Amino acid sequence: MALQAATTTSFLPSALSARKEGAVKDSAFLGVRLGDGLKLETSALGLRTKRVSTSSVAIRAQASAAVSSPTATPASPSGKQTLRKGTAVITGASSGLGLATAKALAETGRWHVVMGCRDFLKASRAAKAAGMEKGSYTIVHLDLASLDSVRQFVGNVRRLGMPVDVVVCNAAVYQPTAKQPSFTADGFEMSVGVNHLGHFLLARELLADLTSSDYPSKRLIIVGSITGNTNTLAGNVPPKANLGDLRGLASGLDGVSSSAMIDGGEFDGAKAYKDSKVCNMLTMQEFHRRYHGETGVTFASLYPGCIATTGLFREHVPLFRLLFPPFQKYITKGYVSEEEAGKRLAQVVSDPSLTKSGVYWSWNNNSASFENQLSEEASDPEKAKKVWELSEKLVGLA
Ligand code: NDP
Ligand code: PMR
Repeated sequence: MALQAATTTSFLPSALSARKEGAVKDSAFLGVRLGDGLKLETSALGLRTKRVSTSSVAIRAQASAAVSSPTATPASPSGKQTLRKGTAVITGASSGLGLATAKALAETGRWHVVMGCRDFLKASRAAKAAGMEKGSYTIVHLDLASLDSVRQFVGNVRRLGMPVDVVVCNAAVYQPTAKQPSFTADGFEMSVGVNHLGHFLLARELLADLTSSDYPSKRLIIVGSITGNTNTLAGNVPPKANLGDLRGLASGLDGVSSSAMIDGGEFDGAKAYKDSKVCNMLTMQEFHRRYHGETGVTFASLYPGCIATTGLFREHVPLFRLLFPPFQKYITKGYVSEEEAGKRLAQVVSDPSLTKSGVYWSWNNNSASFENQLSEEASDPEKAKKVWELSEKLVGLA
């Protein structure tokens, strides 16, 4: 039964890495030099809607009839115990990979999806258009470009009264054509602010909820990408990811007293995105080192394939948007459909064989998952620790 209730006080402003070992010759391709260490990526190659007294957030959620709390539901007539429905929180579930994953999970009947989205109406329409059943999802407002919104989201998720069994940090922005940086409500360069810092705070806060869940396989997933990994061809397309000595991050990425870029360099929107993905992959590993043993939570990242049709490329020039899908389909063979990518991420959420923690998953041409290797920078434990420590200061956790 869906009690659709929107008590709104106001709205927030709102590689494959099919590694062909030995197949890569030292060659130059579009200015990209392939050296010995490089691997060719061929990846084809309830509601309880509650009034939030606090403030400005729009809590709008649709009711969920479906979530119960005990891990095992009562024995069926056959005497078998079945696993209770899990609850997966997915950020940026209003389009692309997030929506496809939400749909794939909801369709199984074994998951309730909490969709953390900045545009309630868009998310609601998208879920309906995708054919997701009412009651299989709840939309909760989340704008990762505001730390206040992240905190309010965490409170609102808790008020739903559902367990939090899996969290997927999926939302992202990509601003390849921006000449100047733009900034989050807290003054951080937008790509790193949304893709990394907003998710960093969210994941840190929801770790307590994951830890207290009684679900047998609790997971925190942070979506990464091939383009942040310089041990791949795709990761060598300029501008390359490089966090440098983190001087920009240390100074707050505000573009005034410091550079808007993590490495302290000139603003470059495409690089900022790739840097943010390196932060995502480093954060997953640092979570694993710090908390896997203590909490039993599985931490994972992934490259789902090149989903060349999503909204991620909305700010790119029209010619790029026209040519990118056929380029990925027929030339790199790295293309995957949104549906296929959603199934892949859904596997990382729920597949009993993907419980290993600290792993960056990829899929081969036959859509079989495998543990992939990250680039030197994206697997550097020292850098991961520094990114963690600087990030916790920036989001007010230290
Ligand atoms: P989309 O643009 O389709 O989806 C991005 C989602 O993030 C949208 O739902 C968007 O919301 C949301 N979002 C953006 N900014 C914010 C914000 N400030 N607060 C809350 N939500 C926000 O792109 P994809 O599906 O392609 O991207 C999903 C993930 O997949 C990203 O992490 C990306 O890095 C990763 N990825 C994508 C690849 C690809 O080839 N497309 C390849 C590898 C990784 P809204 O709908 O309101 O705009
Ligand atoms: Mg790439 C196997 C080769 C491969 C793969 C899997 C990708 C994925 N790309 C590959 C190769 C190349 N790309 C080559 C050879 C070129 C030069 C022509 C190239 C170019 C290119 C551009 C300009 N590629 C891009 C862009 C983008 O703007 C995309 C990007 O970097 O977004 C950050 C992109 C991507 N290529 C990919 C993937 C998955 C992306 C986008 C998404 C992402 O990392 O999130």
